[in-house]
Amino acid sequence: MTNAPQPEYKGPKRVFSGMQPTNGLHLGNYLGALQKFVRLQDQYECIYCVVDLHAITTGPDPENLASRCREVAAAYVAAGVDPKRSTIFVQSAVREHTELAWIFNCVARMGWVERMTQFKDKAGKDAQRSSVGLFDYPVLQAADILLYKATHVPVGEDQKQHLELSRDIAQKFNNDHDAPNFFPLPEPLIQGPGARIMSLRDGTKKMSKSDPSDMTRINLTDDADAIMSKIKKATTDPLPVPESKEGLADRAEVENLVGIFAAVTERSVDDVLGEFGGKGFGVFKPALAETLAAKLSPIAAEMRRLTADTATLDAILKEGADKARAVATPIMAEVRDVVGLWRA
Ligand code: AQP
Repeated sequence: MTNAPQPEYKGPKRVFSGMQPTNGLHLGNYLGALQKFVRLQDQYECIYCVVDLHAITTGPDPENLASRCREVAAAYVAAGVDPKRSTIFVQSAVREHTELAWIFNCVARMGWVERMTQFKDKAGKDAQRSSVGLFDYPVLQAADILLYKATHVPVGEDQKQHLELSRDIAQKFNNDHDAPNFFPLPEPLIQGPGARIMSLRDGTKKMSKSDPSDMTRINLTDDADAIMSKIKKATTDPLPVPESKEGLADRAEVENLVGIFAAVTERSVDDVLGEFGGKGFGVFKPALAETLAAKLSPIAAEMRRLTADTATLDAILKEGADKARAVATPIMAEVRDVVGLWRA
């Protein structure tokens, strides 16, 4: 990959991120990304997308796709993304995403994309039967970000490698076209206690929308009873909660639950272990479930209210798409010029 030094990018600081409207959002999506979306609004111009073009890489779902898009948009707003301050829109409403993705297909190298571990995980054993779109997913992701010349991208840890690819594509584009500062090299914003939330049943697998078992995740729309039942059935071991971080070694599921408690209450892991160390999971799990329910139930209620009011949501998404297009269109025109494409 290219490593030539990049001069300091002088353009505006701008945040971009997105989520797929595949299944309902879960606690990992919330702690890894959505909570950051909300906080970043105080510091940056923020653009948040519902990435429906990414969702179709794993199969068609024409009957449900629009309602799933609304559900993700409702989650953004319910969690605290303010549509007056930030731009919220659906990816396919801004056609320049696919146009830039094609140009980036001609920049990215096969070897770079072949190294992406998410494709290997999602394609499983039968990569030959996966869509080309699933393979190309991270190139479209680079286009999503760079279409807005975004400088910062809040994501969970699973997206780190894709963000590195976006930076490589930006740098190669700049080098190839002798345009040293054209695209910024986007910075991933990953750090924080919720960056990698694991399955409730297997502490070595990330919590995921596409896991066939609903018991592996806490959905943002789960009610208090569902949360209590899932947390009580979450895998642990017969030992009590440890008194220090060293005691979390080789106890991936316990580390995950303690990490979730710390992330949700915005406390340190040491602090949580200070309170619960030495106590059994019969004490810790109900406390965690109640904390989660208190955090998520107002979000779930607001999501229900918003998804029932499709007119308001659609108006937010239309206004968002207009705002996104106003940023993207001149950048795309510049890209076309830099590449030397035909001026229609
Ligand atoms: N387990 C997780 N812990 C922390 N962050 C996570 N994210 C996803 N899972 C975790 C972050 O959520 C954002 C949106 O993810 P996405 O919709 O693009 O889908 P994904 O990354 O492929 O993750 P999912 O939710 O598990 O979906 P499926 O099952 O469809 O793959 C991203 O910022 C991601 O890092």
